[in-house]
Amino acid sequence: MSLAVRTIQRRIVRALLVNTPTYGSHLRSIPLGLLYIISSCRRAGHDVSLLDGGVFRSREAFEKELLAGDFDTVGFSAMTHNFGEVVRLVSFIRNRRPGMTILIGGVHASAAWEQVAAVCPECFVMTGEGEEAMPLVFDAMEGRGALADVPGLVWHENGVLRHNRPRPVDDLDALALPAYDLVDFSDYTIGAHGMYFKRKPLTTIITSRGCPFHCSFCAKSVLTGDTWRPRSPEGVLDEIELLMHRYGIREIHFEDDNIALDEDRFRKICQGIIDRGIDITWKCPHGIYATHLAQDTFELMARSGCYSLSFGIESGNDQVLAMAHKTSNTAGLRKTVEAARRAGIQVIGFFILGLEGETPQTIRETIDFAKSLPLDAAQFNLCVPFIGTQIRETYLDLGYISDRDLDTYDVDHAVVNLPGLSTKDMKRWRLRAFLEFYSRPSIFLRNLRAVSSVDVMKALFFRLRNIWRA
Ligand code: B12
Ligand code: SF4
Repeated sequence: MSLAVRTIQRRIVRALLVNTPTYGSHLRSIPLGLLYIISSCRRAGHDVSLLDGGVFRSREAFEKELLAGDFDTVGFSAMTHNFGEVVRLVSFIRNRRPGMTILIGGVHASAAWEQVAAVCPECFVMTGEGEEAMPLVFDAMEGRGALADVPGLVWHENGVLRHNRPRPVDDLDALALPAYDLVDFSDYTIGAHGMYFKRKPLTTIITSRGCPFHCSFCAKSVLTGDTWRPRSPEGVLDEIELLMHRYGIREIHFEDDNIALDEDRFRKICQGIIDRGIDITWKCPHGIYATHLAQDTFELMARSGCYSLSFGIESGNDQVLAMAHKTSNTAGLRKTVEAARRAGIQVIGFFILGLEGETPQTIRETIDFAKSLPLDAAQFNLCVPFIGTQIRETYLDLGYISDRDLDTYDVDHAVVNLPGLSTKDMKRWRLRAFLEFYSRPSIFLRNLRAVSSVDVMKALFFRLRNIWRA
């Protein structure tokens, strides 16, 4: 057989990457991880399509779309709370397209690969970041490489489960920018984590990955890891300009684990936005570690378009903060919130109820602390012991985890039973925290004024309903 004929006969993978839906969720943002993978695959010569389940509201509509294309490979991105949906979709596809190759990746696959491989034994499971690995998987499927050389891959071979060590992307600047051409930014009508926004169209970006800290409840170690990997300020600024000029983006939501760890780099990004005359508004709705930032850094941020920051405050009790291995204490957090407010930036406080050492008294202190700070808004989430977190190990040892049904790991359900604080108590405290915080007329009106569209109003309604029903 001639080489030409052999080339024609070689299998060309036709792949679809799927952001797994959470049909009832009010939260939605572009699936950045999948867009990064797709652009890496394109660079390596593989044409990969995208289906964002996040924009679907009904299972029927989503399943119809899933089967519509002519694909032989499908990859799902799974978080913990929607892994159950991935399992349902795998069996749905198996019944209708028996020959389909199925891959499962994302944060849950990274955290719980053995369990994922046990539940879906005929699937490939991918741990870690997918940009370098996915093109290699497709190469191997096309006969140009070996599965054994794909970092992070988990698969069954002759009945034996094999796992290659994942390899984090070393140089984020070397990655191709996400395949933004595959998303319609008008589908993403609310801010990702915080719902509120000032200007549309808006999108999320990531300027660094990883974080060197070890907060007991944080799941970053299983994916982005303990080594902080920054992108260069120039690369970030070029990406923002591209988003502005090619896609008309007017607002950016930074979703890094720890965007401001290196204050100098962070200031260069802010200064660059000003120097290049980039007209955007921006915020950090996922949280920003900021207790080390100087007052004039907050002022520079404000001048460059920052209007809102979310701080992971977590608790109003210093002992609870220390037990959670937070690097901050209540006095430092108060100073930081005040510094940001002085610079004219809105501040949202994130609190977690149910950390180690929590008692009714410490929750009371947390609510009082939240109310005593000059915050514009607050979120009181229930502690979720995600796989890969240190608090999960502690709570499993102590027998505190009441609910192991992972579908409920969405921070709205109470899954932890502490001494003197049952799951029922926890839900009551959370409702009380919200009511006490938001029933103050000035805060209520401030938040009402921030409702900038019908979609935000709907999202707010879903959020309140979830809190009420939890
Ligand atoms: C942006 C974000 C969101 C966005 C968008 C999520 C998305 N689908 O992209 C929104 C706002 C919707 C969101 C919502 C929630 N989120 Co969120 N979110 C994030 C955040 C801050 C960044 C995600 C991101 O863009 N990362 C950057 C990209 C490059 O990485 P990536 O998406 O993980 O993708 C890489 C790998 O995972 C892998 N990969 C991913 N998918 C696939 C698929 C295949 C086939 C393969 C091979 C590889 C692969 O390759 C990608 C590229 O390297 C992370 C924190 C973090 N650092 O990851 C939390 C995080 C993912 N979220 C989390 C949680 C808990 C939630 C909520 C449940 C919380 C809540 N109730 O408010 C909700 C879920 C609601 C819903 N609708 O699903 C947790 C997940 C923990 C867990 N074990 O599940 C995280 C890790 C935060 C944390 N530290 O605890 N989130
Ligand atoms: S919660 Fe934030 S500061 Fe703490 S380890 Fe996670 S990313 Fe780092």
